[in-house]
Amino acid sequence: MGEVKKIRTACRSCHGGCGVIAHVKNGKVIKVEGDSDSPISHGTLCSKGLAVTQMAYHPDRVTHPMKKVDGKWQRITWDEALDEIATRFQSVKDEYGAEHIVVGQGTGRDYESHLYRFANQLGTPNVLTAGHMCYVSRVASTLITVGSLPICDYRGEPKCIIMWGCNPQWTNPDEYKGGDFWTNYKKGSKLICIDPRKGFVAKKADLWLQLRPGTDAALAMGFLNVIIDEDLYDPEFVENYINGWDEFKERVKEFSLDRVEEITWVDKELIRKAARLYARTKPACIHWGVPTEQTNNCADCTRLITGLMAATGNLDAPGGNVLYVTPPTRTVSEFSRHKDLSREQLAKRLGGDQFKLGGRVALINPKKAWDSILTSQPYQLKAGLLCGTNPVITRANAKEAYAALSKLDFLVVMDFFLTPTAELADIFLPSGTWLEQDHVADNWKRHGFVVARQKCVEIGECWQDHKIFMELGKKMGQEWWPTVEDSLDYLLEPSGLTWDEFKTKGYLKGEMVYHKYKERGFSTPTGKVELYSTVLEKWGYDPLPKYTELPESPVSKPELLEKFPYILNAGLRTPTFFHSANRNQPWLREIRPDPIVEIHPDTAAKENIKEGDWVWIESPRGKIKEKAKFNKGIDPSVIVAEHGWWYPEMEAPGYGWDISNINILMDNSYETLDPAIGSTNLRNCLCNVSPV
Ligand SMILES: Nc1nc2c(c(=O)[nH]1)N[C@H]1C(S)=C(S)[C@@H](COP(=O)(O)OP(=O)(O)OC[C@H]3O[C@@H](n4cnc5c(=O)[nH]c(N)nc54)[C@H](O)[C@@H]3O)O[C@H]1N2
Ligand SMILES: Nc1nc2c(c(=O)[nH]1)N[C@H]1C(S)=C(S)[C@@H](COP(=O)(O)OP(=O)(O)OC[C@H]3O[C@@H](n4cnc5c(=O)[nH]c(N)nc54)[C@H](O)[C@@H]3O)O[C@H]1N2
Ligand code: SF4
Ligand SMILES: [Mo]
Repeated sequence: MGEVKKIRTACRSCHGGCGVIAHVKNGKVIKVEGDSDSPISHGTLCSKGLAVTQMAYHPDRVTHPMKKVDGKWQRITWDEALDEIATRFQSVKDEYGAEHIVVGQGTGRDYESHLYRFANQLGTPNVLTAGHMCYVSRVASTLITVGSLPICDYRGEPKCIIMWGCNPQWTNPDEYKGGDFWTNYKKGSKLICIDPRKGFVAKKADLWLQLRPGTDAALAMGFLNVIIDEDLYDPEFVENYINGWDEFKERVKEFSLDRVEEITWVDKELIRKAARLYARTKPACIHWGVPTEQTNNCADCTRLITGLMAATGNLDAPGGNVLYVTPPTRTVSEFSRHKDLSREQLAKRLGGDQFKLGGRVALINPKKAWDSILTSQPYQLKAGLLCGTNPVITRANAKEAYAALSKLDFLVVMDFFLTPTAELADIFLPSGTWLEQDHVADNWKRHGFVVARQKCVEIGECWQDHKIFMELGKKMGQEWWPTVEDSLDYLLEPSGLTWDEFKTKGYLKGEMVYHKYKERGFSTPTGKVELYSTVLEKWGYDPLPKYTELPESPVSKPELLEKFPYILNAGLRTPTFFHSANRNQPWLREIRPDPIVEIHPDTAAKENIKEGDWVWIESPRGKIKEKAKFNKGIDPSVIVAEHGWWYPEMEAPGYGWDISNINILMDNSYETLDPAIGSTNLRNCLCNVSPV
């Protein structure tokens, strides 16, 4: 029989944060439900959160360390695994130097504090994350512009919302859950949606701007043009708090509304209407999403949209885009001992001198890593440790990623399951899911909260990632605390709480102060909003933002149009899957059994494609297949495809990684990357479609 114990914790089946009550019986989680006291989710949970028991107790889950011997996986003990990794890493370090080891993670994972501390003490500057094209790129670009990431202040009740390339009802990304937007929208705020696809938000919007994918920076120029031309900016803010307003205005003038209409395909009168609505309604906020970052315009686009927030006086204003105050806990950089890396080691960061903004936020671009392995330039990575990431599926030019990871002398992967990436490893370490984890969660976000994620159960021999980094570090002579709880005490120390006290409390919230700049300016070299960036200037980049045409588009590569007449917009998320994860969870897979490519019915007719057909999608780099679904809400020349597909039900070691993997089609060559941050274009290229 056994009693049901209810444990309060926090989900992390996506970027995480939703409050959960886990029901535990006889040492097993039998179900989860939403926690109505959660300040993040107010009792709601999505399909992925609700399905966590199917993930944690999945029959394919690997629950003990393994080593590959003669191409076959063999069970080993934790001691054996950690000893071997420590020995192999140490010998790479002794023979070549610590920079020859790459440490990697995927999207916003909560263990980054421990991962970075491990890498820093190991002595490698080469940390490979998704941050160069997702979120950290927005953080880095706003860091040099306004000192931090400005977040939509739903708590301040904006009267106008621009949903700019974000789909929070499906994605609940970064700081926000779809519910925050929805609650505000229902109170009657005006809504402008900027999205090439007519999704849920576009359908609700007062104005929908259906732009050509990837031209957001040009569209932002259009908005700014109207705002400057019609004196809709906040003269007091502009006068006192913007660096280089006059030079910025000159740059904006180069992008006339006619030119912007031509670039973006959005009718100029609609741009005018939207710019007026945004600038005249106070307060107004911009809720931005990841497509604004996944192009060669990443840093410039972020800086231009920040310029809109600033020019209209909505920066750090209630209901605008604010710089939330985080609760008093240690930040990742304090915790991770960045100082452990000497100047000499820092200077060895792959691409550090090429992508100066990326170098500043301690990450490398994957192309740099693959090149290092495959060409030994500027030196060769020999070993790697990847935690919670599946680059064979999620990084551009997947075939190159596959070749590079296959060539490493020694690879360790930490995951719940064997994936196409994990199959390339020499040692597999079984990580605990969020049900098996204690953590001061959400501490990488800028929404002003940290929440307690409490361990509910232990499963097999799995360890939470934090513990793996700590125990491996100790084997290598690193400085760590005796237990994970002790390390959490250290993270929490500035708050005056211990982990035990914090987990009873549930969460901490930073005390919000608006208009902080009036007292102390912005945290930039000039103390102002640097629309003219003194930092970029110092590094030799254009100090003013602009729109640069996409590297592979009908405009830049007309010669490709005969063979590849369509624009591929790749990376449509679905509510049930998280990137490459969840395809093996029956409740979720049942909802979306196949990879979907959306095609306008007119285009489908032209190409002889029927709804439900398997369709070849081909780019200059390769060919994969997905299943056709008609969508009248996209431009007939745009094809929208899901990413993240492999087939866990297929045979190991490949699990069909190259059948429907959209990233085989995406380009990662240097010409296509953002010059400052190194962002990869994961969203747009030219393609063709045909029935299989
Ligand atoms: N074409 C295209 N490609 C894209 C995108 C796109 O829009 N278009 N989006 C990109 C973006 S924004 C991102 S952030 C990247 C994400 O890229 P990744 O982070 O590499 O992708 P995921 O599939 O989320 O991560 C994969 C693995 O992490 C494991 N995992 C999950 N949680 C944990 C954990 O707590 N511990 C450990 N050890 N393992 C865990 C899962 O089982 C899964 O196998 O993908 C990018 N790829
Ligand atoms: N269920 C689920 N949730 C997720 C993820 C997942 O894989 N599955 N991934 C997580 C991660 S790592 C991230 S980064 C976030 C991303 O989450 P979001 O920021 O919401 O990004 P997307 O869902 O990729 O795209 C948002 C919207 O932008 C539109 N769009 C596509 N291209 C463009 C463009 O060029 N310009 C503009 N303006 N709009 C465009 C899309 O049609 C879509 O409606 O989601 C996170 N949450
Ligand atoms: S939105 Fe994310 S954090 Fe919330 S329940 Fe879903 S997967 Fe979990
Ligand atoms: Mo992401």
